[in-house]
Amino acid sequence: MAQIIKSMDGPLPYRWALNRQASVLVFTLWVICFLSTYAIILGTQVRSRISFVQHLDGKDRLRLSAEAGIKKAVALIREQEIKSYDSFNDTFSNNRTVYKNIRLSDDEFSVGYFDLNDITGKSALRYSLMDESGKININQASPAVLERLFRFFGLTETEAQELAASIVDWRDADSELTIPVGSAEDSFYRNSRYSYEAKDSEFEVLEELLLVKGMDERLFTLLKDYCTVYGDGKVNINTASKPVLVAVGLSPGMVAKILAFRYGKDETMDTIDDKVFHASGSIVAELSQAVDLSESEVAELSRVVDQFFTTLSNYFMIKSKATLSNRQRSAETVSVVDRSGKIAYWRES
Ligand SMILES: [Ca+2]
Ligand SMILES: [Ca+2]
Repeated sequence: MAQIIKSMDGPLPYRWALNRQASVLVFTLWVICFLSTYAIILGTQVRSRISFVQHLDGKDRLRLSAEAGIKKAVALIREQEIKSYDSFNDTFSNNRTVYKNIRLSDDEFSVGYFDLNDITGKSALRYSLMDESGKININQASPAVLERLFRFFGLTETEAQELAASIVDWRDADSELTIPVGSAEDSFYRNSRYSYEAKDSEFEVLEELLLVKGMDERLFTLLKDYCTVYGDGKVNINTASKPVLVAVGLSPGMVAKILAFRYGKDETMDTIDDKVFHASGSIVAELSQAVDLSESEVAELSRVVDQFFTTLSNYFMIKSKATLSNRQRSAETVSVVDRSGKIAYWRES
């Protein structure tokens, strides 16, 4: 240091040379500092980009795995020969072997849904397609059918009546209220938060229900597994759940007898003692052979059979869930297809 101080006291050209060297040193230090900082930022960005791309890869892979589940189900539906009845016993729709934890490289998919046992009240995962023909078609159902369904889920008589009327007014072509008070057409929806109009044509997807007066997320969640927009309005007696059997107008006693017939003595679905109705024309006879039916019960069942029941299914909902082997990420694809495998609905999440 003493030498430098001493040097600074030297001749002027020498001091300039020293100053220039010092400036170059400072500049070089700044450049190194800048480059180091830039390298750190660049490294962070690159790592972030790689992680993003890996995430996308994983997401795409999961999506494709879930799609494989849908394709598997569609292939089985197409292979199925048409017979006079469809039921939960059909191997194309209810099959652990082909729908449970099917391995694809690092991923696996399962096709199924949580099903409620209508006798025991217990819920279990069933590796099966959902039958849209076992649900109430909200495009076809009368106000009375809709009201009974809504009453089953706890709505008061007035609430059920108003919601049923609002659904009918949403789908009918005119702008007249079906009941004077409590229903809704254009004027109600125009004054709502998002200002829209009644559709005045059929529901195309079930989620449209959320636009109808009186419907909210909570109620929709309760109802969505019992309603459909697909099919001709006929209900498959082999796959209809308790709320649907109640909605078509059967008494609690008759509902219990039909469920007991289908579930068998063990009160469990998918077991050897399950029974099915083989054709709509033989429903009354087949139930009569299995349980005692009074004359009035035969009349009651005959009336509902003529109006609502079938033993065939035309649309199926496929819920396919793909999971990474480390179980950290999953993706679900839901699709509704007809018997030819034609896709009517598709949702990824
Ligand atoms: Ca209307
Ligand atoms: Ca059983």
